[in-house]
Amino acid sequence: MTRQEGFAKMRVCRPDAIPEAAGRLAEFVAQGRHGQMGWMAERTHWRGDPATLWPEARSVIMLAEPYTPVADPLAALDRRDRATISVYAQNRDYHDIVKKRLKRLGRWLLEQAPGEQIKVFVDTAPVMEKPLGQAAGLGWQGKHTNLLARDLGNWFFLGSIFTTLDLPPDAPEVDHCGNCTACLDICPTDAFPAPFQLDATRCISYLTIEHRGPVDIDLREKMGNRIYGCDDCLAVCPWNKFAVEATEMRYAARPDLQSPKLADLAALDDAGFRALFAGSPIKRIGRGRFVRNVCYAIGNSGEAGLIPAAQALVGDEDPVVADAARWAVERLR
Ligand code: B12
Ligand code: SF4
Ligand code: SF4
Repeated sequence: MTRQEGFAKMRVCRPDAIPEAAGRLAEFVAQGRHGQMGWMAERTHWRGDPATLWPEARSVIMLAEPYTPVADPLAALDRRDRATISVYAQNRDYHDIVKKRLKRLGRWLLEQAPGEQIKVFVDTAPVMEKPLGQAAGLGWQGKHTNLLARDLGNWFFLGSIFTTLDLPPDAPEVDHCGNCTACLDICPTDAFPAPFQLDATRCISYLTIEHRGPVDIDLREKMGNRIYGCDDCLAVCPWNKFAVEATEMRYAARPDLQSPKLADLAALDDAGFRALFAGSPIKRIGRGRFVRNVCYAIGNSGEAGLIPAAQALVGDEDPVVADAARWAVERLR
Protein backbone atom coordinates (compact mmCIF):
# COMPACT_ATOMS: atom_id res chain seq x y z
CA MET A 1 0.00 0.00 0.00
CA THR A 2 2.85 2.40 0.89
CA ARG A 3 4.55 1.89 -2.50
CA GLN A 4 1.22 1.88 -4.30
CA GLU A 5 0.75 5.44 -3.00
CA GLY A 6 4.15 6.48 -4.38
CA PHE A 7 6.12 6.44 -1.13
CA ALA A 8 9.50 4.78 -1.41
CA LYS A 9 10.05 4.13 2.29
CA MET A 10 8.13 4.08 5.55
CA ARG A 11 9.40 3.88 9.13
CA VAL A 12 7.87 4.36 12.57
CA CYS A 13 8.90 6.14 15.77
CA ARG A 14 7.30 7.20 19.03
CA PRO A 15 6.10 10.84 19.31
CA ASP A 16 8.62 11.42 22.13
CA ALA A 17 11.57 10.11 20.10
CA ILE A 18 13.34 13.46 19.50
CA PRO A 19 14.22 14.84 22.96
CA GLU A 20 17.16 16.91 21.61
CA ALA A 21 15.06 18.76 18.99
CA ALA A 22 13.41 21.30 21.33
CA GLY A 23 16.76 22.67 22.55
CA ARG A 24 18.18 22.86 19.05
CA LEU A 25 15.09 24.62 17.75
CA ALA A 26 15.23 27.09 20.66
CA GLU A 27 18.88 27.82 19.84
CA PHE A 28 18.05 28.30 16.14
CA VAL A 29 15.30 30.79 16.99
CA ALA A 30 17.37 32.55 19.70
CA GLN A 31 20.10 33.19 17.14
CA GLY A 32 17.54 34.68 14.73
CA ARG A 33 18.32 32.05 12.10
CA HIS A 34 14.64 31.83 11.14
CA GLY A 35 14.68 35.44 9.85
CA GLN A 36 11.20 36.58 8.84
CA MET A 37 9.69 33.10 9.29
CA GLY A 38 7.95 34.29 12.47
CA TRP A 39 5.81 31.13 12.55
CA MET A 40 8.93 29.16 13.52
CA ALA A 41 9.15 31.10 16.77
CA GLU A 42 5.50 30.35 17.52
CA ARG A 43 4.11 27.07 18.88
CA THR A 44 7.70 25.94 19.58
CA HIS A 45 6.41 23.67 22.38
CA TRP A 46 4.55 21.63 19.74
CA ARG A 47 7.27 21.85 17.13
CA GLY A 48 9.99 20.85 19.59
CA ASP A 49 8.02 18.05 21.24
CA PRO A 50 5.61 16.14 18.97
CA ALA A 51 4.25 14.25 22.00
CA THR A 52 2.51 17.48 23.13
CA LEU A 53 1.02 18.22 19.69
CA TRP A 54 -1.49 15.37 20.03
CA PRO A 55 -1.09 13.63 23.39
CA GLU A 56 -3.26 10.64 22.35
CA ALA A 57 -0.86 9.73 19.52
CA ARG A 58 1.17 6.57 20.18
CA SER A 59 3.11 6.31 16.91
CA VAL A 60 4.44 8.51 14.12
CA ILE A 61 4.68 6.96 10.66
CA MET A 62 7.30 8.78 8.58
CA LEU A 63 7.21 8.51 4.80
CA ALA A 64 9.58 9.49 1.98
CA GLU A 65 8.34 10.46 -1.46
CA PRO A 66 11.08 10.78 -4.14
CA TYR A 67 11.27 13.66 -6.65
CA THR A 68 14.68 12.78 -8.08
CA PRO A 69 15.61 14.95 -11.11
CA VAL A 70 16.57 13.24 -14.37
CA ALA A 71 19.19 15.86 -15.33
CA ASP A 72 21.93 17.63 -13.33
CA PRO A 73 20.20 20.57 -11.61
CA LEU A 74 23.46 22.54 -11.48
CA ALA A 75 23.79 22.68 -15.27
CA ALA A 76 21.19 25.47 -15.51
CA LEU A 77 23.30 27.78 -13.31
CA ASP A 78 25.67 28.59 -16.17
CA ARG A 79 22.97 29.83 -18.55
CA ARG A 80 23.16 33.45 -17.52
CA ASP A 81 20.26 34.78 -19.61
CA ARG A 82 18.07 32.06 -18.13
CA ALA A 83 16.63 31.40 -14.70
CA THR A 84 17.15 28.39 -12.44
CA ILE A 85 14.11 27.09 -10.56
CA SER A 86 14.76 24.43 -7.94
CA VAL A 87 13.87 20.87 -8.86
CA TYR A 88 11.01 20.51 -6.42
CA ALA A 89 9.18 23.50 -7.91
CA GLN A 90 9.40 22.73 -11.62
CA ASN A 91 5.91 21.31 -11.77
CA ARG A 92 3.00 20.65 -9.38
CA ASP A 93 2.95 21.57 -5.71
CA TYR A 94 4.04 18.55 -3.66
CA HIS A 95 1.98 19.63 -0.65
CA ASP A 96 -1.27 18.76 -2.42
CA ILE A 97 -0.02 15.49 -3.85
CA VAL A 98 1.63 14.14 -0.69
CA LYS A 99 -1.25 15.16 1.56
CA LYS A 100 -3.81 13.31 -0.57
CA ARG A 101 -1.61 10.22 -0.51
CA LEU A 102 -1.15 10.41 3.25
CA LYS A 103 -4.90 10.65 3.69
CA ARG A 104 -5.54 7.63 1.46
CA LEU A 105 -2.89 5.61 3.28
CA GLY A 106 -4.34 6.74 6.61
CA ARG A 107 -7.84 5.68 5.58
CA TRP A 108 -6.51 2.25 4.63
CA LEU A 109 -4.81 2.02 8.03
CA LEU A 110 -8.06 2.85 9.81
CA GLU A 111 -9.85 0.15 7.86
CA GLN A 112 -7.36 -2.34 9.33
CA ALA A 113 -7.71 -0.90 12.82
CA PRO A 114 -11.23 0.43 13.34
CA GLY A 115 -11.66 2.77 16.30
CA GLU A 116 -8.13 4.23 16.02
CA GLN A 117 -7.43 7.80 14.85
CA ILE A 118 -4.93 9.50 12.55
CA LYS A 119 -3.71 13.00 11.67
CA VAL A 120 -1.59 13.63 8.58
CA PHE A 121 1.05 16.35 8.15
CA VAL A 122 3.26 17.58 5.36
CA ASP A 123 5.62 20.53 5.71
CA THR A 124 3.37 23.26 7.04
CA ALA A 125 2.35 21.90 10.49
CA PRO A 126 4.43 22.59 13.63
CA VAL A 127 6.16 19.22 13.28
CA MET A 128 9.93 18.79 12.90
CA GLU A 129 9.86 16.26 10.12
CA LYS A 130 13.60 15.72 9.65
CA PRO A 131 14.53 14.72 13.22
CA LEU A 132 11.40 12.54 13.33
CA GLY A 133 12.51 10.93 10.06
CA GLN A 134 15.91 10.18 11.59
CA ALA A 135 14.40 8.82 14.82
CA ALA A 136 12.18 6.51 12.76
CA GLY A 137 15.19 5.28 10.76
CA LEU A 138 14.07 6.72 7.42
CA GLY A 139 17.46 8.37 7.00
CA TRP A 140 19.79 10.77 8.80
CA GLN A 141 20.10 14.56 8.83
CA GLY A 142 23.16 15.29 6.73
CA LYS A 143 25.55 18.18 7.22
CA HIS A 144 23.25 20.15 4.89
CA THR A 145 20.51 19.47 7.51
CA ASN A 146 18.25 17.60 5.08
CA LEU A 147 17.31 13.98 5.54
CA LEU A 148 19.13 11.52 3.31
CA ALA A 149 19.33 7.76 3.17
CA ARG A 150 21.74 5.18 1.88
CA ASP A 151 19.02 3.69 -0.31
CA LEU A 152 17.38 6.99 -1.40
CA GLY A 153 19.93 9.81 -1.63
CA ASN A 154 18.40 13.15 -0.62
CA TRP A 155 15.80 13.96 -3.30
CA PHE A 156 12.66 13.12 -1.35
CA PHE A 157 9.85 14.91 0.45
CA LEU A 158 8.72 13.95 3.93
CA GLY A 159 5.21 13.30 5.19
CA SER A 160 3.95 11.98 8.50
CA ILE A 161 0.95 10.15 9.87
CA PHE A 162 0.40 10.51 13.60
CA THR A 163 -1.82 7.77 14.97
CA THR A 164 -3.29 6.46 18.21
CA LEU A 165 -2.26 2.99 17.01
CA ASP A 166 0.57 1.45 18.99
CA LEU A 167 2.96 0.33 16.24
CA PRO A 168 6.38 -1.23 16.86
CA PRO A 169 9.02 1.52 16.40
CA ASP A 170 11.97 1.09 14.03
CA ALA A 171 15.58 1.72 15.04
CA PRO A 172 16.87 5.29 14.49
CA GLU A 173 19.38 5.88 11.68
CA VAL A 174 22.92 7.08 12.40
CA ASP A 175 25.09 9.62 10.56
CA HIS A 176 26.84 8.35 7.43
CA CYS A 177 28.32 11.67 6.23
CA GLY A 178 31.80 10.71 7.39
CA ASN A 179 34.52 13.15 6.28
CA CYS A 180 32.51 14.49 3.35
CA THR A 181 31.94 18.26 3.26
CA ALA A 182 30.70 18.64 -0.33
CA CYS A 183 27.43 20.34 0.61
CA LEU A 184 29.11 22.79 3.01
CA ASP A 185 31.78 23.68 0.45
CA ILE A 186 29.47 24.40 -2.46
CA CYS A 187 27.02 26.68 -0.66
CA PRO A 188 27.21 30.03 -2.52
CA THR A 189 26.29 32.11 0.54
CA ASP A 190 28.14 30.25 3.33
CA ALA A 191 24.81 29.53 4.97
CA PHE A 192 26.16 26.77 7.24
CA PRO A 193 27.66 28.23 10.44
CA ALA A 194 28.66 24.65 11.33
CA PRO A 195 28.00 21.18 9.92
CA PHE A 196 24.37 20.10 10.60
CA GLN A 197 23.29 23.72 11.19
CA LEU A 198 21.78 26.20 8.78
CA ASP A 199 21.43 29.96 9.10
CA ALA A 200 18.25 30.26 7.04
CA THR A 201 18.71 34.02 6.66
CA ARG A 202 21.69 33.34 4.35
CA CYS A 203 20.11 30.44 2.45
CA ILE A 204 19.00 31.24 -1.12
CA SER A 205 15.96 29.06 -0.64
CA TYR A 206 14.85 31.35 2.20
CA LEU A 207 15.87 34.54 0.37
CA THR A 208 13.96 33.69 -2.80
CA ILE A 209 10.86 32.11 -1.22
CA GLU A 210 10.36 33.44 2.30
CA HIS A 211 12.12 36.80 2.57
CA ARG A 212 9.96 39.86 1.99
CA GLY A 213 11.47 43.18 0.93
CA PRO A 214 14.89 43.86 -0.55
CA VAL A 215 17.68 41.31 -0.10
CA ASP A 216 21.06 42.49 1.26
CA ILE A 217 23.31 43.59 -1.61
CA ASP A 218 26.14 41.16 -0.78
CA LEU A 219 23.72 38.23 -0.79
CA ARG A 220 21.97 39.35 -4.01
CA GLU A 221 25.23 38.99 -5.87
CA LYS A 222 25.62 35.43 -4.65
CA MET A 223 22.15 34.34 -5.74
CA GLY A 224 23.29 34.05 -9.37
CA ASN A 225 20.33 33.08 -11.54
CA ARG A 226 18.49 31.12 -8.80
CA ILE A 227 15.04 32.66 -8.71
CA TYR A 228 13.11 30.08 -6.67
CA GLY A 229 14.79 27.83 -4.12
CA CYS A 230 18.27 26.37 -4.37
CA ASP A 231 19.52 22.83 -4.90
CA ASP A 232 23.29 23.19 -4.75
CA CYS A 233 23.87 21.42 -1.43
CA LEU A 234 21.48 18.61 -2.37
CA ALA A 235 22.90 18.16 -5.87
CA VAL A 236 26.48 17.44 -4.75
CA CYS A 237 25.67 14.77 -2.19
CA PRO A 238 27.49 11.55 -3.12
CA TRP A 239 24.67 9.41 -1.71
CA ASN A 240 22.51 10.49 -4.65
CA LYS A 241 24.03 7.69 -6.69
CA PHE A 242 21.53 5.56 -4.77
CA ALA A 243 18.60 7.89 -5.45
CA VAL A 244 15.47 6.14 -6.66
CA GLU A 245 13.41 7.28 -9.62
CA ALA A 246 10.47 9.59 -8.98
CA THR A 247 7.36 7.65 -9.92
CA GLU A 248 5.06 10.69 -9.69
CA MET A 249 5.03 12.33 -13.13
CA ARG A 250 3.51 15.53 -11.74
CA TYR A 251 6.97 16.36 -10.29
CA ALA A 252 8.70 15.92 -13.68
CA ALA A 253 10.07 19.25 -14.89
CA ARG A 254 7.73 21.28 -17.07
CA PRO A 255 9.69 22.15 -20.23
CA ASP A 256 8.79 25.84 -19.85
CA LEU A 257 10.19 25.90 -16.29
CA GLN A 258 13.54 24.33 -17.15
CA SER A 259 15.81 27.33 -17.70
CA PRO A 260 13.09 29.85 -18.68
CA LYS A 261 14.29 33.12 -20.24
CA LEU A 262 14.79 35.90 -17.70
CA ALA A 263 13.41 38.47 -20.14
CA ASP A 264 10.11 36.56 -20.43
CA LEU A 265 9.75 36.21 -16.66
CA ALA A 266 10.53 39.89 -16.04
CA ALA A 267 7.61 40.84 -18.32
CA LEU A 268 5.01 38.93 -16.27
CA ASP A 269 2.18 40.98 -14.84
CA ASP A 270 -0.03 39.72 -12.05
CA ALA A 271 -2.44 37.81 -14.31
CA GLY A 272 0.40 36.35 -16.38
CA PHE A 273 2.20 35.23 -13.23
CA ARG A 274 -0.88 33.52 -11.83
CA ALA A 275 -1.64 31.80 -15.11
CA LEU A 276 1.92 30.50 -15.55
CA PHE A 277 2.12 29.17 -12.00
CA ALA A 278 -1.37 27.77 -11.43
CA GLY A 279 -0.94 24.55 -9.40
CA SER A 280 2.75 25.32 -8.80
CA PRO A 281 4.32 26.03 -5.39
CA ILE A 282 5.78 29.21 -6.94
CA LYS A 283 2.33 30.83 -7.03
CA ARG A 284 2.51 31.29 -3.26
CA ILE A 285 5.23 33.97 -3.37
CA GLY A 286 3.23 36.28 -5.62
CA ARG A 287 4.31 38.25 -8.67
CA GLY A 288 6.20 40.95 -6.70
CA ARG A 289 8.66 38.68 -4.90
CA PHE A 290 9.06 36.54 -8.01
CA VAL A 291 9.91 39.44 -10.31
CA ARG A 292 12.22 40.85 -7.60
CA ASN A 293 14.18 37.57 -7.82
CA VAL A 294 14.18 37.73 -11.61
CA CYS A 295 15.65 41.26 -11.46
CA TYR A 296 18.46 40.06 -9.16
CA ALA A 297 19.21 37.28 -11.66
CA ILE A 298 19.25 39.83 -14.49
CA GLY A 299 21.64 41.98 -12.45
CA ASN A 300 23.90 38.94 -11.99
CA SER A 301 23.71 37.84 -15.63
CA GLY A 302 26.42 40.05 -17.11
CA GLU A 303 24.16 40.26 -20.19
CA ALA A 304 23.84 43.87 -21.37
CA GLY A 305 21.08 42.68 -23.70
CA LEU A 306 18.86 42.30 -20.62
CA ILE A 307 19.08 45.98 -19.64
CA PRO A 308 15.76 46.85 -21.40
CA ALA A 309 13.94 44.06 -19.50
CA ALA A 310 15.10 45.54 -16.18
CA GLN A 311 14.70 49.14 -17.32
CA ALA A 312 11.02 48.47 -17.99
CA LEU A 313 10.58 47.71 -14.28
CA VAL A 314 12.36 50.66 -12.64
CA GLY A 315 9.02 52.45 -12.30
CA ASP A 316 7.14 49.34 -11.12
CA GLU A 317 4.35 50.02 -8.63
CA ASP A 318 5.94 47.50 -6.25
CA PRO A 319 8.84 49.46 -4.68
CA VAL A 320 10.82 46.27 -4.02
CA VAL A 321 10.63 45.32 -7.70
CA ALA A 322 11.58 48.87 -8.70
CA ASP A 323 14.60 48.77 -6.35
CA ALA A 324 15.69 45.38 -7.72
CA ALA A 325 15.29 46.62 -11.31
CA ARG A 326 17.40 49.74 -10.64
CA TRP A 327 20.09 47.59 -9.06
CA ALA A 328 20.08 45.27 -12.08
CA VAL A 329 20.36 48.16 -14.57
CA GLU A 330 23.23 49.73 -12.62
CA ARG A 331 25.11 46.44 -12.42
CA LEU A 332 24.75 45.72 -16.11
CA ARG A 333 25.84 49.22 -17.10
C1 B12 B 1 11.70 26.04 7.69
C2 B12 B 1 12.03 25.13 6.53
C3 B12 B 1 12.94 25.59 5.59
C4 B12 B 1 13.78 26.85 5.82
C5 B12 B 1 14.90 26.50 6.85
C6 B12 B 1 15.60 25.16 6.53
C7 B12 B 1 16.24 24.49 7.72
N1 B12 B 1 17.25 23.69 7.42
O1 B12 B 1 15.82 24.67 8.85
C8 B12 B 1 14.29 27.16 4.37
C9 B12 B 1 13.31 28.13 3.71
C10 B12 B 1 15.70 27.74 4.27
C11 B12 B 1 14.15 25.78 3.73
C12 B12 B 1 14.88 25.40 2.62
C13 B12 B 1 14.79 24.15 2.02
N2 B12 B 1 13.86 23.20 2.29
CO1 B12 B 1 12.68 23.27 3.83
N3 B12 B 1 11.58 23.11 5.37
C14 B12 B 1 11.43 23.85 6.42
C15 B12 B 1 10.46 23.20 7.42
C16 B12 B 1 9.08 23.85 7.27
C17 B12 B 1 10.91 23.25 8.89
C18 B12 B 1 12.40 22.88 9.13
C19 B12 B 1 12.81 23.16 10.55
O2 B12 B 1 12.14 22.75 11.49
N4 B12 B 1 13.91 23.91 10.73
C20 B12 B 1 14.37 24.30 12.04
C21 B12 B 1 15.72 23.73 12.33
C22 B12 B 1 16.18 24.10 13.74
O3 B12 B 1 15.56 22.33 12.28
P1 B12 B 1 16.51 21.39 11.46
O4 B12 B 1 16.84 21.91 10.13
O5 B12 B 1 15.93 20.03 11.54
O6 B12 B 1 17.79 21.58 12.38
C23 B12 B 1 18.40 20.55 12.99
C24 B12 B 1 19.87 20.69 12.92
O7 B12 B 1 20.22 22.03 13.06
C25 B12 B 1 20.22 19.80 14.04
N5 B12 B 1 21.45 20.12 14.72
C26 B12 B 1 21.80 21.24 15.32
N6 B12 B 1 23.01 21.09 15.83
C27 B12 B 1 23.40 19.85 15.58
C28 B12 B 1 24.58 19.20 15.90
C29 B12 B 1 24.72 17.88 15.50
C30 B12 B 1 25.97 17.17 15.83
C31 B12 B 1 23.67 17.25 14.80
C32 B12 B 1 23.79 15.83 14.37
C33 B12 B 1 22.51 17.95 14.48
C34 B12 B 1 22.40 19.24 14.87
O8 B12 B 1 19.19 19.82 15.02
C35 B12 B 1 18.08 20.50 14.49
C36 B12 B 1 16.86 19.69 14.83
O9 B12 B 1 16.97 18.39 14.28
C37 B12 B 1 10.49 21.71 6.90
C38 B12 B 1 9.16 20.95 7.06
C39 B12 B 1 8.91 20.55 8.49
N7 B12 B 1 7.74 20.83 8.99
O10 B12 B 1 9.80 19.97 9.12
C40 B12 B 1 10.85 21.87 5.40
C41 B12 B 1 11.77 20.81 4.78
C42 B12 B 1 12.91 20.60 5.73
N8 B12 B 1 12.28 21.47 3.60
C43 B12 B 1 12.50 20.67 2.60
C44 B12 B 1 13.15 21.03 1.41
C45 B12 B 1 13.03 20.07 0.24
C46 B12 B 1 13.89 22.23 1.32
C47 B12 B 1 14.84 22.67 0.20
C48 B12 B 1 15.68 21.55 -0.40
C49 B12 B 1 13.99 23.37 -0.91
C50 B12 B 1 14.80 24.01 -2.03
N9 B12 B 1 15.25 23.25 -3.01
O11 B12 B 1 15.00 25.20 -2.04
C51 B12 B 1 15.72 23.72 0.93
C52 B12 B 1 16.98 23.07 1.57
C53 B12 B 1 17.86 24.05 2.31
C54 B12 B 1 18.68 23.39 3.41
N10 B12 B 1 19.97 23.18 3.18
O12 B12 B 1 18.14 23.05 4.47
C55 B12 B 1 12.06 19.24 2.94
C56 B12 B 1 13.32 18.38 3.20
C57 B12 B 1 13.12 16.92 2.85
C58 B12 B 1 14.30 16.12 3.33
N11 B12 B 1 14.62 15.06 2.60
O13 B12 B 1 14.94 16.43 4.31
C59 B12 B 1 11.16 19.47 4.22
C60 B12 B 1 11.21 18.37 5.26
C61 B12 B 1 9.71 19.65 3.70
C62 B12 B 1 9.06 18.32 3.33
N12 B12 B 1 7.95 17.99 3.97
O14 B12 B 1 9.52 17.55 2.52
N13 B12 B 1 13.27 25.00 4.41
S1 SF4 C 1 19.98 25.55 -0.46
FE1 SF4 C 1 21.66 26.67 -1.49
S2 SF4 C 1 21.98 28.54 -0.28
FE2 SF4 C 1 20.71 27.12 0.96
S3 SF4 C 1 22.20 26.02 2.20
FE3 SF4 C 1 21.91 24.76 0.35
S4 SF4 C 1 23.51 25.48 -1.08
FE4 SF4 C 1 23.35 27.01 0.54
S1 SF4 D 1 27.14 16.11 0.74
FE1 SF4 D 1 28.40 14.87 2.14
S2 SF4 D 1 28.33 15.97 4.09
FE2 SF4 D 1 26.65 16.75 2.83
S3 SF4 D 1 24.89 15.53 3.41
FE3 SF4 D 1 25.81 14.50 1.64
S4 SF4 D 1 27.25 13.00 2.55
FE4 SF4 D 1 26.70 14.44 4.17
